[in-house]
Amino acid sequence: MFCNQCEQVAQGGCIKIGACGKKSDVAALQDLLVYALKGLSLYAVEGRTAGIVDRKVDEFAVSALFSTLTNVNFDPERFVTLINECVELREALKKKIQSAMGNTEFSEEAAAFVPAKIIGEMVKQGAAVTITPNEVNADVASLEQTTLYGLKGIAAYAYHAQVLGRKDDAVYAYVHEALRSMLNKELTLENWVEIALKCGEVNLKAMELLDAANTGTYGHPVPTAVPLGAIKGKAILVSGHDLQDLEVILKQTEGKGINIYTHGEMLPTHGYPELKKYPHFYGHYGTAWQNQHMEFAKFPGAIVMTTNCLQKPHDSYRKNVFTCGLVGWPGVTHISGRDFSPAIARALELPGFTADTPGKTVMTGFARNAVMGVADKVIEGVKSGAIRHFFLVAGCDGAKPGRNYYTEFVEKVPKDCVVLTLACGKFRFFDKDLGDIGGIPRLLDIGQCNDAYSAIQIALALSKAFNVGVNELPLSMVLSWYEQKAVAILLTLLYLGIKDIRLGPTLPSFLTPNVLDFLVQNYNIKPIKTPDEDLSEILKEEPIEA
Ligand code: SF4
Ligand code: SF3
Repeated sequence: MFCNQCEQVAQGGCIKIGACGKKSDVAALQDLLVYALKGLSLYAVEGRTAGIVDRKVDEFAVSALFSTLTNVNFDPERFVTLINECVELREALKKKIQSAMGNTEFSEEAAAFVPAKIIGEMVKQGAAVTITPNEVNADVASLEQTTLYGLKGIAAYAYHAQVLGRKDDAVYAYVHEALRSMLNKELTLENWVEIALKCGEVNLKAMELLDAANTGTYGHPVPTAVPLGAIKGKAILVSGHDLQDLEVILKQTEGKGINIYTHGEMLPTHGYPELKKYPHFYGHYGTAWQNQHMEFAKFPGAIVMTTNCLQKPHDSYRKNVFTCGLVGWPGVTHISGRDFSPAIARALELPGFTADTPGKTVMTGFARNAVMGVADKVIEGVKSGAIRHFFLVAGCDGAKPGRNYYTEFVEKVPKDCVVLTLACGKFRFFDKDLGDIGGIPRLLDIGQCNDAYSAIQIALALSKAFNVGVNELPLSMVLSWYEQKAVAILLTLLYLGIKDIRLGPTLPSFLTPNVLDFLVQNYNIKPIKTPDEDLSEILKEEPIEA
């Protein structure tokens, strides 16, 4: 086993078992699936030259890649099914292409790969195609890995968009192109720089599709106060990122006396008009994914995991957990076809909250439409000097130490500055009362990691309003990463030419010193230091009020 795709990676790479709980068999099967996808993509790219586009192939590729993202699926059987399906799709596409274009053969072994019949043999096949660090051509390998991980991020966004009916062939075509490129050992460093930046460009498109899918289906989020307490009654907790799963759960629980709570990245869903209209969609419970062992153990109802980040469920609450969509854990009940009745039945068996538990409220729903709605006030605030600076403190949370930086950073941001945030890293500070500047809250929750497009649109709108480039705005990005969606977002920011990004808590281990140097030279990307040092550098040594 070798895996280095996330920030939780053990020194240099996870080699026996993942720090995330991924076992070596699942790691090998994920690698084999990616290998099989490369073979499928050879045909998908070839087919496109003759106008043969198979949407089933495209949607499969995106779902399969998303399944290999950190903390999504840990079930070996599900990967066996996906690998076999991938090869069946490849053979069917090959036939279509051959009947239209004549004989099409590729010399690459992936084009003719036949999966073993027994899972143990498949694991061996996977181990044989695992990409390990390449000392001869380390920089090329580093950019190839960066692209693969960015591609997994694109796949996540494209998957969420496609389930809501939004698809764009440019996204699918790039996914296949990039996968095919990974079989081409002739590509140079320059080629890979181009492919990696293209990954950022295409990710912007995928995020735009998802934004259109979410806002088109559920309306633009509006500022909404979300209770952190609980009310007496049966309960279901919904975690992950998928809005449609949540909507279906809301519909299927109507009139059943069950209240629905969000967990982790589901918090911003409270801001969507078409979701918040359900009277039994109550509040938010818990914080970010890495605290789920403690939080799920205490939750008195059923728990549905719609996407990442799933951790090994403890025995004490395993029976209460249900996975759906691409998520899986061996032995945990998987919901198929969005029929949530097993989770509903479990919620009705469990005690639920036996009394009202009052708590704080937090605000969410400051996505692009809401922020642009008060653009005049914001611009006026900047012009008058009432708002000195904006900080986008955004990205993933995680289990490794060093992430208190983000809590401390936000606490130390001067009172004349506004903090924009998104993704699960916000749980380090989401319930802090930072007050407001002339009616504009100082802490604005834009949404999930899936809403990074919204943050980019806000930055672009500000740059238009002030007639300067994004890099000239009084805006600094202080980002935290964990999984591969963050890699895709980072590539998008680089594609947009955004400089001076601060990244933490550690830099990706798959970046070689030369690749890192390239990023520093061209984008001035830097690792986080201490909140005090970073704040005074950003604010140019201006005195920082407590
Ligand atoms: Fe290790 Fe992260 Fe890979 Fe899990 S996903 S095996 S923690 S690098
Ligand atoms: Fe978080 Fe997993 Fe990345 Fe969605 S839930 S941001 S880590």
